Amino acid sequence: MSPRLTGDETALWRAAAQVLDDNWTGCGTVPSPGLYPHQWSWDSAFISMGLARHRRDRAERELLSVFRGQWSDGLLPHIVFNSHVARHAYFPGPDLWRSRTIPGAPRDLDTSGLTQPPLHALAALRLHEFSADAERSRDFLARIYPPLAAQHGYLARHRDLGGAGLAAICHPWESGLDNSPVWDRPLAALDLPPLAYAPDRTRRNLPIGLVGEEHDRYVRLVVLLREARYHPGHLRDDHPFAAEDPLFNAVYLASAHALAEIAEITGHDPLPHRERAQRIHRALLDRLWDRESGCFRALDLRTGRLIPVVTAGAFGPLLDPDLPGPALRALVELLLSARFAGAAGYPVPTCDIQSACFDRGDYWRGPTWINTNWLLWLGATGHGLTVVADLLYGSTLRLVRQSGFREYFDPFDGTGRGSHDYSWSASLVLDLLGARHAHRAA
Ligand code: 2M8
Repeated sequence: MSPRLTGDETALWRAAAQVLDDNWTGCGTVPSPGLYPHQWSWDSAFISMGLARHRRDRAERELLSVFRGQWSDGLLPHIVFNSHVARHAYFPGPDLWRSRTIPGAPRDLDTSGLTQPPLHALAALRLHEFSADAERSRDFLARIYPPLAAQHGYLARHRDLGGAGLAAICHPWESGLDNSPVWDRPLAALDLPPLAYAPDRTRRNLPIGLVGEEHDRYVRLVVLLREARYHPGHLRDDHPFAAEDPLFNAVYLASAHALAEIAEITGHDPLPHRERAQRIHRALLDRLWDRESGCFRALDLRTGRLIPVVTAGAFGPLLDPDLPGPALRALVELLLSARFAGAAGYPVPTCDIQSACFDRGDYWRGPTWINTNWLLWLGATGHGLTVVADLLYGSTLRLVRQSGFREYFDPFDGTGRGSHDYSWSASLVLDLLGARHAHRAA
């Protein structure tokens, strides 16, 4: 357990570093000691940036360790399973995915067959920027560039289901915002056979908010993918869930820019990555910008319609350095309004407070999370929006000072919820503090 926090930054720093030390397994970091005992893809990207401020050697290992799970077509799976953990410690475990039966998946370890927001190039570049040893850091970038380029190549080749340059997700878990109300409609449209997939629905290790029939829908989508052997043709033509998500694609865009810089540093051609970033930028505006609500929304590719619920994902494109002024202003106005941070008293909640779907206590349906706010802080900082960035910075630190490194938080009173000692909550606090105080890794 982390020590009790005091109000001072040194104590906060030490407590956050302690969480990362405790959750380190020897080659990577678990998201939280009990609930999530394996390695998750975008968690590790977030975690590596905090580690870069604390244990530089581990930051690199963290990222490289996630890529152990990469498939030969470039898919970076969202979970790399730890073979030392009991097979049933987490559901859905390796037995649901059966990755080793898929040609091109690693033979020596189990993975999932889905991906998550591709934050890794952005993380790798940030590690480089904070490094005190430029030469060593360039070696690291040279080592990680090929798998990063393959990850982006996979998304461009197999996930551009809409044909305009955006990557489609094929499961809510790929968004990272698992049970966001955005996915309610596409999930409800799913044909569900009269059978429960989750083997033991009463087990405590099912994520909160994902129970009963709702959870069966998530598992059903995995079974469909598995039965189709995760084949790209199935994703394109048959799979019932396909959506273009603004947060996923904003992360993809920011990472494409980062990858272009990494290519330059390591002597590769940056142009393909720049061109890809330009296409994502255009497609975000052409396809996901909703003039009426003045924000970005997810596009359901199976119905061809924008999904009406407005969530924190709507602000993801703040990460786009070329976001046009009118869109930027509209996003900031919405973010500061009583529908989001304006009424919360804490950073941006995950769902529009005035929406009927908002639930202050339910996982990704309303609570405030550190990682989404960190992404918005990064975007606001990039646009020179000092007031917004400072608001996100201060209110995020206030959350962890008050409640510790919890998984998520009540947006009105800051009460901590979900697991304790949650790794990305700790690591992103290190990054925030580091950004202000230029701490160097030991
Ligand atoms: C949650 O997702 C997993 C499935 O991938 C779960 O619900 O069991 C999400 O919060 C996701 O964003 C996160 O990466 C993962 C591990 O922290 O947990």
